[in-house]
Amino acid sequence: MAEAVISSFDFTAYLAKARNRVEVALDASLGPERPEQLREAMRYSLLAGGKRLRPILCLAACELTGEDSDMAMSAAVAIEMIHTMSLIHDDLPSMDNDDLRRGRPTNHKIYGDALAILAGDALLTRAFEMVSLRSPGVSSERLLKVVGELSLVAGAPGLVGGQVEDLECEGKEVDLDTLEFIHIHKTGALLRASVVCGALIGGASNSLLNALRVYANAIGLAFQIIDDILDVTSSSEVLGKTAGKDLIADKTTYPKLLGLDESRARAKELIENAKEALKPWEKNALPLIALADYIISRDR
Ligand code: GRG
Repeated sequence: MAEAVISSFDFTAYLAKARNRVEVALDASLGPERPEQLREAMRYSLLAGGKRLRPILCLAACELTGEDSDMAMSAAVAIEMIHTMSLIHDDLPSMDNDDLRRGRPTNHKIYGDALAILAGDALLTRAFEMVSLRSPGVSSERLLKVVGELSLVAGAPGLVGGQVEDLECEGKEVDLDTLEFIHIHKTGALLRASVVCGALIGGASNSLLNALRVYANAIGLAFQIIDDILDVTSSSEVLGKTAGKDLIADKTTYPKLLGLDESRARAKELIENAKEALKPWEKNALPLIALADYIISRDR
């Protein structure tokens, strides 16, 4: 029965529809920022495409609570804004120093370092505006929890901490524990928050929230392992960002520590764990289950 239900779920259509809803909401999310160069720089990166995985996870988690996922759209947009900010800053010469992102020149290549930093800052703060001031129909109590979750994720306990450790470790021998610390903070934290925020907005029960945290931690780490693998097995053309970057920057990665096969096996195991955590909700969790599979089968 469960297998029949899973196979009748049209994930391709689900993903296309969710992406389209997210694109429309992102397009509408930026106001008439002044001066014009700031508006352009913010829009340039926010509307540059991308898989939109984080906002879609947020909507799907809200859906699983039984609530209308439109309720979570502002939070979904906020999460994509935080993600986009982190990509703009990560690409700067003082960080990963990259010139290709989402298939086009990086933000600082077009607008210069100063405006790229400020566009990132403006997206980060706009994210908190989206949640706190532009989430109609969601109680202040739920929104406050989301603001708390996002503050933790964006700051030292999340993205910033992971990024600093990553920069510190460049060119050094790194063990698996440290590598996991970097991945969990730099990448996993925002993926986890995407799921958790959607669930908080939908008013998930504690048992569902706990299961979703297990799911989200597992997919977050699996996502970055696959990212490491794609960096060595794919091309810049397919990825829309510079392939082979980890080798050039002398970064420790899963493939470097464990080899490609074991890295793939570890990602697969994590995805199985993620899906297992949602077993009690299986019938309503098809989008999240399919998204977990997508994370390891993706080619970009
Ligand atoms: C200033 C608060 C603040 C934080 C910035 C720069 C930084 C701290 C953190 C870097 C975080 C980072 C860029 C992690 C990499 C995560 C990753 C694998 C991104 C690629 O995600 P995809 O594949 O990209 O989902 P698309 O383009 O599809 O959205």
